[in-house]
Amino acid sequence: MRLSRSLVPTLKETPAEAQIASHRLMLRAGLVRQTAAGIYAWLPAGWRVLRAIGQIVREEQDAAGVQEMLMPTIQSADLWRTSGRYDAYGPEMLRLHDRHERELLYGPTNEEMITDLFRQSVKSYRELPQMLYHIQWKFRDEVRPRFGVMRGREFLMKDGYSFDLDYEAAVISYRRMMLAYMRTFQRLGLKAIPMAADSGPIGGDLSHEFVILAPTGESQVFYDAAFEKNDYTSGAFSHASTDDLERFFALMTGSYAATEEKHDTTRWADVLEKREGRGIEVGHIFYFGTKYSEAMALSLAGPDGRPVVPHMGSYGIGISRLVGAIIEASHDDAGIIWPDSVAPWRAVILNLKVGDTACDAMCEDIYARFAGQALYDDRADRAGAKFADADLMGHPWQIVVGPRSAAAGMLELKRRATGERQELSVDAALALIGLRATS
Ligand code: 5CA
Repeated sequence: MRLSRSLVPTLKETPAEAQIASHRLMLRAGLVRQTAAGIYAWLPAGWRVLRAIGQIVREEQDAAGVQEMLMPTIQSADLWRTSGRYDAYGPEMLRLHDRHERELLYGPTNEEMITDLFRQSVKSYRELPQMLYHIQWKFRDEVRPRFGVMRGREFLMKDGYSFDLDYEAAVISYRRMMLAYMRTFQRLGLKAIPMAADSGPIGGDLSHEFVILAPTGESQVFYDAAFEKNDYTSGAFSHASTDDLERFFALMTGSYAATEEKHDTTRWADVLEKREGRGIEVGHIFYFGTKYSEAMALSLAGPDGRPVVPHMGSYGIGISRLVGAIIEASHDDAGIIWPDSVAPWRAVILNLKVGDTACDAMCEDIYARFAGQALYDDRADRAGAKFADADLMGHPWQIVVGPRSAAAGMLELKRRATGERQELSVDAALALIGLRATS
């Protein structure tokens, strides 16, 4: 994308309404704009980040054997009456009427809908186990939407659902999803820790929150430093092996980790390497047995011909919240520092003298070779303003092209995360960035 003709409205001033770093930086870097309280438009750069996160979530769900589908945002009130949650959900639910005065709602989550869809089509225990997910907008009329996309009213969630024959099988699905989550967060450049949690309005008796550390987190968290040492993507654990899943779950639950509500000072005293800080909840998983299947009369023909009621779980990741959470975990005074895996563009090309033949030619060449994966700052601005915007927007690599070095066929490459700079040829720079040479 050429910055001169892009809707990336960066701001020099700090917006007064933003209280935390990620909210300030998301507005200043031109990622989002609020269109109504707690509702945001995702501008091109922000949308690219949201898509990149969604894609990593999707790949890890697919790898764990979870089927992707798409359910609508608008649901019928009658569906929610079958589980008893229509009245129980309270004022957080956005309720609507259509022209025939039928009661509808904007979905805050999808347990009822998936149970109903499953009930219509699945008849036998032989079709179990199954896991399904979608990535869809949700609406919750939060009393206090705040911190930008971190607690919005409209937000993007990956929600997944599992159906199993009995408790033992459901626990395997739960562990499989936990492994998929740890891999996902690692690929997003985050250190996430699963913590035993209350299950709130979703219900159920086995539940974990996935918390990442950031000074502005909403709750105080306590954990064993052992969590920082694990590598979940190395192949040490396979989704396909129940033994691996058991070993993985033992590792996750064997070391101490708790939020304020569940903190146990006696057990904490025995932890050798203590870590404490503020945490942001980026995901939450629940096993709730037959709560919805029973209420909604989902029953299948069992192995001995008698009806069985499937055991279910649900699994959420706050995709839009993750954009804010990643920034909270990765920024400095100058701006965002995107992990390579979610950056809107892998690199920015800074043309320090637009109109200079050597600069323009070198920049155009690099831009073409990136085939859409680089942002080209071709604005006729001062070099200082371009440097400041590049740091603010947090591109992992800055390719700096000035008239003197361009004439000699060289550029300067800066790594945003370390500030390290080096003089390189175009080919050497692109090789370092990891771009496949296209010319
Ligand atoms: N049905 C279950 C799992 S699919 C569920 O809704 N769980 S949840 O309520 O915990 O939400 C899942 C995730 O969505 C949370 O961990 C959080 O990361 C994100 N989330 C929840 N509320 C908001 C909100 N108001 N703004 C942004 N993200 C949110």
